[in-house]
Amino acid sequence: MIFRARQFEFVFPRPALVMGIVNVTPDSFSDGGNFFDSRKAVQHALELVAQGAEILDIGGESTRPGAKPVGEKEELRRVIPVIEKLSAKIKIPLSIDTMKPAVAHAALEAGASIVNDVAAGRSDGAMWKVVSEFHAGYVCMHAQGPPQTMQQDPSYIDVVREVGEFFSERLTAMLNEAGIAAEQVVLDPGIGFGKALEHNLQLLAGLRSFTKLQRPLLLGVSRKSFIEKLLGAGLNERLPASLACASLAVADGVQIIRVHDVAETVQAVRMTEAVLSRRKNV
Ligand code: 7PJ
Repeated sequence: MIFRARQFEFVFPRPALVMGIVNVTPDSFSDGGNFFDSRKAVQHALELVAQGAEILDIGGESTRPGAKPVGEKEELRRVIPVIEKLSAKIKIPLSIDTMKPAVAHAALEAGASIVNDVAAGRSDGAMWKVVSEFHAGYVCMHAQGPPQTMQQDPSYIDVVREVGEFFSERLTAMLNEAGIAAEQVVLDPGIGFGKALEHNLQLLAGLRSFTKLQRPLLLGVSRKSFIEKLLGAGLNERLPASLACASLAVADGVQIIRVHDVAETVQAVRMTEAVLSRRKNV
């Protein structure tokens, strides 16, 4: 199985990739100032690379439940300087976390290689054209509803089956409507995106079923609020549960783990893989 993202090519099976999260959203403790924010984001990104991140995911709009949308100009102002600086400094793929085609386009021009689209092409029909034009990698994530309202009343009959059907439908539509090859696509069940605690747990338990689609799987669980719902852990207390999920996910065939805590996740994942490689009859 191959994943192609512009000049990059990953051949699986291979050790799981840790994708480091780089948020470029205003820091309430700083007095703002774009230069300050972008310099801080670049510095943080370089630290994540030193910790073993093999992909960086750069985002300027929070998609946390209930978060306010950010205008296109503001999103561009946040992320483009960071991508320009990073692409000059490091040779790993940069992913742009956006639902806006214009932001994806500018990010790819600035040196990004992957579009991480939590709307999976449903926010704006032009998104897939941009991905196709640049031969970019594409993270196709499942969500039920837009970020503003998705956590109001998430509802499924069988969440694992429905997410699997969504992936199949999107893969076919991308190919037919935009000429995006399956080799450009990574699939992500979108933990926390229009899912109640029970749905998130069922998806984590059902990850293995998505491997039959023959595409790399990406998982984002890092510090998410479903951990608090299950275990009562506050925002800064969720690393152990995040690592448990990462380890289980790798054992079930997930190849890309999107996290804030890169060094810790790399350690957990490498240990998991070392043991898995010695299992007999699996
Ligand atoms: C995800 C994401 C995820 C992908 C966010 C947070 C919320 N992109 N962007 N998958 N989550 N592909 O990190 O808590 O799970 S933002």
